[in-house]
Amino acid sequence: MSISRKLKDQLVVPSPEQLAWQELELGMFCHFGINTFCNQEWGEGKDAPSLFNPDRLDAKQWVRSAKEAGFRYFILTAKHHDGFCLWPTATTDYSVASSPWREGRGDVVKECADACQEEGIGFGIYVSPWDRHEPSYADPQQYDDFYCRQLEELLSGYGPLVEIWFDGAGSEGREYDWPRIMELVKRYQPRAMIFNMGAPTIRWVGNEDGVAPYPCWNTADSSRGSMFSEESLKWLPETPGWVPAECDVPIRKDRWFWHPDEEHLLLSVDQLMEIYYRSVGHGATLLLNVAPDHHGLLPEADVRRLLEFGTEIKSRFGHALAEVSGSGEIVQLTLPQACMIDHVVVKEDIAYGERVSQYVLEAFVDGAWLELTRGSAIGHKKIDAFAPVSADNVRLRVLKSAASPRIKNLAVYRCGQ
Ligand code: FUL
Repeated sequence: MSISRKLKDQLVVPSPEQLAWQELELGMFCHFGINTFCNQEWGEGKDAPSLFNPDRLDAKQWVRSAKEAGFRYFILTAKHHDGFCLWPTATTDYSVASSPWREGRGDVVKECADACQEEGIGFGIYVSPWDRHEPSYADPQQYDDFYCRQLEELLSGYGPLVEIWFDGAGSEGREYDWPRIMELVKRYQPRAMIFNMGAPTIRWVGNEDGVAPYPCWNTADSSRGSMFSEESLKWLPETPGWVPAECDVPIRKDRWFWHPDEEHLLLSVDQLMEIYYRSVGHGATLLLNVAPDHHGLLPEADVRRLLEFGTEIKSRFGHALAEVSGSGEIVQLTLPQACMIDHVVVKEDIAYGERVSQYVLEAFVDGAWLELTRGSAIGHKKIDAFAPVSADNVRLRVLKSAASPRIKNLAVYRCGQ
């Protein structure tokens, strides 16, 4: 057995599915449901299904917008806390089947699944465990049966899912039958990421601002102790050692669902870029919520902002001036000629674990190595920004690591920020 193989075995490493999921980097969250028609964030489960009547619902518009902006997966709230189901479930009549929309024959989950397949992006579902409509909720065992039947419909009827989003809100102090729920996910969707509860394969970052604290390590051990992850104390023992973070945030400040006349709450491109630097730039994944309106369309202003955000990411990071991969304590990048740079993006080859725990970035300026910045975690990705310098060589010097560093990519950019 080679030395590197031995070292790899000692470190916690991601599963192939986690590895692929971390590469996605950008996901679009989509909160849509009975709340959309009631100007509210948390319905009590008492709003009549007759209120659900989008006159122009177009899931292709939602998914196309996500794709055009560079997002690589899409998650729909199949059921939020109010219990209203966006698919024609056999478990309750509190669903689209009891609504006037498409004369009760519509299925929002299917339209989204199909649109994602057409556009070639991943599809995931959010299914709230907390259910404020379902009478059996009062009886934990009965409700577990109900919830598992709902999950079974969703896990088996809509093709491959990239992620199942389990929201802890409203469930404080409540125990669900997680071993049974996990077994269902494993049976029907063995490749899907499990968000946050049960035996999660990805974790909540601990806030709804879309930002990861730095350093944001990938291992369960480092997140368990963190002030942000009380939920992690309840994870099942089957939770893998590698549990990367997902950062969720709505594009309209603090609003997950659409409400009339709130365009002024849209985050600016600068704010979104700040979020990007502090989520993707800290090695986590960003899940940005954009909510369809009561017509069933993403509002024009929100789409415009989303696309501006995508364009800004591409204009800053779409074209590296130079890049290299390498291993060992020093990875050096020689530029074809001296040029102005202001960003370095480094990726570890995390298939071999998270090895680097302290590093410094340096540029060769006027015949000497100049320190640009230093940090601790790199993981899937670290974006470092600094005042522009003209350099013909840049190097990453690893000061501390758990095993010999493996750098998948070190790239330099001139973003002009
Ligand atoms: C929270 C929920 O209570 C919000 O309504 C929203 O769904 C957000 C993503 O998660 O816990």
